[in-house]
Amino acid sequence: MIAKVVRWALASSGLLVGPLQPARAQPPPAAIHLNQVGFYPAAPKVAIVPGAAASPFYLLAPGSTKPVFTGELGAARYDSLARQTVRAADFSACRARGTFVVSVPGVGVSYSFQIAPRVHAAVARAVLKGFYYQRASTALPPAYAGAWSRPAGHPDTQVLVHPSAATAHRPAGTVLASPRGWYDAGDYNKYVVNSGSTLGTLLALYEDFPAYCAQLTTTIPESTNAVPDVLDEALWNLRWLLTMQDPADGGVYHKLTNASFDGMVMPAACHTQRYVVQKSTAATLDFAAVLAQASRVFRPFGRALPGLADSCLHASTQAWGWARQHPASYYRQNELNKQFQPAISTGAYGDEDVRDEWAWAATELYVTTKDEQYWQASDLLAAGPLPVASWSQVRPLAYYTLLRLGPTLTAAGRRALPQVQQKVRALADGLRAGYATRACGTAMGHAATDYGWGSNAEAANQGIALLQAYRLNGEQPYLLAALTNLDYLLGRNATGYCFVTGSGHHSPQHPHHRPSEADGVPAP
Ligand SMILES: [Ca+2]
Ligand SMILES: [Ca+2]
Repeated sequence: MIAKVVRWALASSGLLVGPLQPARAQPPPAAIHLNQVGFYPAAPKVAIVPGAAASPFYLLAPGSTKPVFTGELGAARYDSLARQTVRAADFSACRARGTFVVSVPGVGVSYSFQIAPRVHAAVARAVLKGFYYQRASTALPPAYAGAWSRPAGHPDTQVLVHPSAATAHRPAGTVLASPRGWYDAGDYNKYVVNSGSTLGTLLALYEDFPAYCAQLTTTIPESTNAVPDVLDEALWNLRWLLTMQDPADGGVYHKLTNASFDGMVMPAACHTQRYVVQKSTAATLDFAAVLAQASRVFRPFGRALPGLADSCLHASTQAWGWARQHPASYYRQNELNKQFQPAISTGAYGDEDVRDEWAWAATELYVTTKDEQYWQASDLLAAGPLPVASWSQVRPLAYYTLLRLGPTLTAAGRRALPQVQQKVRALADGLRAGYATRACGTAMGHAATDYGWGSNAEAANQGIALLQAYRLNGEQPYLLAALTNLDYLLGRNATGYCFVTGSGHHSPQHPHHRPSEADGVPAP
């Protein structure tokens, strides 16, 4: 099963643009919007019914007319962002286990869903398997990719140094090998900044939930080795990232890219020349952060991966050194195109506020090495509220690391922990404030700005912030608020779509994702 949370996993929103596909119709979703996968027996369970009048509702086994639960729709609420009036069907009190539908007389019947323990286990595994389908430079055989098997594309063994990245040591036109890595969400280029924060998030999953990751099999070529599959997948991208560093000075190229986007074709059909472009402060600091984290995570796997942890730490400290000497090397694609040819028109991922990238790099280096020079070099506890994490705002990743590894810190780090905890809690409090009275009852939608390009990343990163607050001392309201965003992603939203393809009953069929459009497989 292929799973792609639309724009969720790889690019935490961004400037990715490409040729627009013609709209193709698919039937509208069912009139009752709910998590199409299901609910834990003891968790809140809510469906949303747009446009409904006051009415009873029923929970039924599919095909049955005998209700296992009966309730009344809640008061009408106006959703000012979706511009529709909705009522909630709250069946949280139902603890029956099994497969059910919600029926509202005069409205219709929902998709079927389950109430069961571990009800999200399959979708979690599918989403993590989703990274495998994004692998560059390799064939995906049927044994692992099923109907979505494909030949290798983008070997990236003959990448050119773009004139914007030329040095005396590596003049323009120098040929480099930079294979592997994940494609960006929708296109075939490889961007260090969003790739770095994605990899950091995946490594954080491992650090927060090592027992879960240790038992998780995603059916990838590395599933029989001695390394957890989540880390094998991380390695696919990590080994690419290592090639993006210039060993002569430690700087990291901003991206590996075509001059312009490939068409909506399969990877093997792409033969356009690829380049590494200008080294940037943001990319170099993201690299320093995630390589320091990787050094820590892979240290216990020295027998399976000899030397890797040391290589990662060396690369990280070299990157840190370059950034110290180049603190304002911003990636400005329009400016770059006035000076150099060929012009680059792919996703820019420009970021001129690198205070958060400094904080993340300094934190990961400090936590891994315990060397307080990194701690002191960064304005870690910046004034102002902590924002939700995104590709361009990585400060939360630093804070989550400090909370996770607080007991291992030196005195300087431990002294900051109460303030870090307060900032994370304040972020989570802002996200959960009022969610229960919102039209769809989700944390997502607390502001209109939640719905930018790549808004499922926003929902997921809000969920992570709420879970981090929950992990501080187990206060359940944070966990329940996080679950509302899972419900949002799986169907309890204004559109009624389950945003994870391959899961639920009604999900997008034409995501902005080149293999999905070009592979000839009807399902994405
Ligand atoms: Ca494995
Ligand atoms: Ca930033």
